[in-house]
Amino acid sequence: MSSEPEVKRDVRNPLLFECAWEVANKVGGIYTVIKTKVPVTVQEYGDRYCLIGPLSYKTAPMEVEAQEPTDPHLAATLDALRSAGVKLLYGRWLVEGAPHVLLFDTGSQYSRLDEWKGDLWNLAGIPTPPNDHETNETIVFGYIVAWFLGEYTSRQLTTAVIAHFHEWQAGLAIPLCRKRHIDVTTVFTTHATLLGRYLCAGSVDFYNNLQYFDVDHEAGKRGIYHRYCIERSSAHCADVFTTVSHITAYESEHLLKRKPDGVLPNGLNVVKFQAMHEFQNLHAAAKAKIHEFVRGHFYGHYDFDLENTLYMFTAGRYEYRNKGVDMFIEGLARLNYRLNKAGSNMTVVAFIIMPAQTHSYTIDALKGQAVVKQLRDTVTEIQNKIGQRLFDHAMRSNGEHGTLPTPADLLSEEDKVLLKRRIFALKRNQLPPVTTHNMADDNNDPILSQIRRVRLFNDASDRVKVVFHPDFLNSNNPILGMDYEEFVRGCHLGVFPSYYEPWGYTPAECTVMGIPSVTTNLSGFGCFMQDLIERPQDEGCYILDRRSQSVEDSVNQLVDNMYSFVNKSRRQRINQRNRVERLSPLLDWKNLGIEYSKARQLALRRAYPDAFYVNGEVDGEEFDFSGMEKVIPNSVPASPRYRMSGIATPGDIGTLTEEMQSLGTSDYRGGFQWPASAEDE
Ligand code: U2F
Ligand code: UDP
Ligand code: G6P
Repeated sequence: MSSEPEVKRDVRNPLLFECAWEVANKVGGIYTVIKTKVPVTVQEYGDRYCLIGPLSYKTAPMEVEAQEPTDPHLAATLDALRSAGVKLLYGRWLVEGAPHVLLFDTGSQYSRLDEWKGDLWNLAGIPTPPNDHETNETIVFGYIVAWFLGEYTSRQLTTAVIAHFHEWQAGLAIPLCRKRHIDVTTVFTTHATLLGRYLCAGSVDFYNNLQYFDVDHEAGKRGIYHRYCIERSSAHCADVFTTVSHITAYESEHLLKRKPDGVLPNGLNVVKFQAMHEFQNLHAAAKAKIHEFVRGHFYGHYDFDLENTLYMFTAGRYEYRNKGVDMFIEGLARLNYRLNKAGSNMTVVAFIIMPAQTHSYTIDALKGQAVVKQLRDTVTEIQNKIGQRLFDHAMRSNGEHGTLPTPADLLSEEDKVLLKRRIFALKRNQLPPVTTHNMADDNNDPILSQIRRVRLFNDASDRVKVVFHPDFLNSNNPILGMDYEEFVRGCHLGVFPSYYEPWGYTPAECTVMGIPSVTTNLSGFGCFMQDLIERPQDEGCYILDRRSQSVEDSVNQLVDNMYSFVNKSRRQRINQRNRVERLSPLLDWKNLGIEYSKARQLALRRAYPDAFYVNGEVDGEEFDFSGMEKVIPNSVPASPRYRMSGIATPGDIGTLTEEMQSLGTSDYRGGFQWPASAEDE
């Protein structure tokens, strides 16, 4: 970053600090990015890699094992910070790869908040209101991180340092590093833009107006001008600016006013099973658990055949419009109508898993599971007694040999009474409830309101039933006691018709588990798959067009997809799951991690251009990634058909180059020409 470093740092074995608010601290999707990427980063950097995050005393003890640093400069730096009152935790993050991690307690420096706010205003002209807790955290954290980097690079003078920051909450150190000429090179990755999220959640025609928004005015109107300034200055001050998808790159160009240098698609840590059918077995086992829940939830109205029942679901943070829940529910209503009209014998149970304010489970939901359990216990008890009687009859000689019992010998009157009592307990006057919880604001909840509007009330005649579970899943839950991953495996189709989705981990997670999914060409993941696969829908990766057609047409496309899915035979579904699972290498960090490597190399080249000149020529060696694993192994069968034959990595569509800056807007991928900005023209 410093334009004229006085010392020559070694750029060949740089140190890497990766900084995010979600390091060892799960909030949303960024935690998944950081955590799943650790193994490939550790493979590349080993002990030269350290993550930086906030210290939460609630979660840290479970996530981190404390250690003392072996690097003497780091040890001295931490001592200096500690003696100035900064509380911190250094150690190993207990995730696969066990990287070094450094967590700062922002609370230990809140006394300096006002001083730093003043400094931020003088330095960067960024104003900060008094009571925005999230911004206060951002400021204190950013100042501590910049302080740390400054102290460290003044002690350690031999090796180049790359500092990679994710999202605005971790980005404030970037403008500080630049203003203070701290000798590090910086990368900023944004996983969404603040304005994009806010604008889309309202009712604007976002994508067609991107280049026309008066960004300062819009941010001001929403009370996030100061946050927006932090985000924008992080993007502008970084040596290299990246984002997670082309669609967010396009958005960033217009809302943050800097065109990203490239795209770093989000990967996953893909676990391959030894046997090809292993994930199919997991599906069957997990589905059996969902069956169990469904029997309880629909007790008294359980008149459909579980062998002919399909489970669809959507899940994520509760962003009603952004996540396309509006479209999902509308689509379900139309699917219900079509299945009814066609006299289908299939039943669809659609789950919506989105945390909202609740007052715990409803009595009814708990009772449903209880009555099923009682019935099962009673049946087991009677079954044992019948076994005993059968055994006795067979054993006890009538003089010559044992006898076969009659049915009356086996089932006593007492058993029948017991059983009848349980059967009567299953009677129910109301329909099975749509939601499992008491909602804090039942009347105004957008999901419930929409379900009421389309009248999906779990009637006997409905072929589509709905279960809204307004909380994340957990294996300790009393009614749907499964972890999210297990639940996904047990389902048949994930439906994510997002309107605003920079990446969208949920459909990607479905893919690596071999579960087909529906997504849109407004989601980073959807565009990514569309770019790579010739006919994604044939591979169980349905991509709705939400860009170039009306909402009405998009809903119909969704319904067509769901309807044709419901009409598949079991064999076709099994086959489709196999095809979906075969796409997982596309999403594996082992293949996508290389994009991060490229971004870091670019950052080094920009900060230390001289180090890359050998005898007046650019030394291309640093950019040679040919040793990295190729995405499409030769052993993969001919199908699926990939769009880009011979490409090195899926991330090649990221085209991270310095030249990208000079290209027009139309170089974004996604099978669609975005409107160019006025300046471009
Ligand atoms: C993007 O998702 P993120 O996980 O980065 O984004 P959010 O979790 O939506 O974070 C936005 C804000 O919402 C807050 C959180 C952030 O300030 O602290 N928040 C909250 O207040 N309460 C919650 O329960 C959860 C969040 C992106 F949208 C995805 O498409 C990508 O897949 C993901 C990874 O790249 O980044
Ligand atoms: N998720 C979870 N439990 C649930 C539902 C979802 O842990 O019950 C996780 C899911 O596995 C995914 C994340 O929440 O990793 C959502 O990430 P996504 O990228 O879809 O959206 P974001 O919240 O980042 O916008
Ligand atoms: C997996 C199992 C099979 C099972 C099938 C059910 O493939 O290995 O034994 O029959 O799942 O598929 P379905 O789509 O009906 O849940």
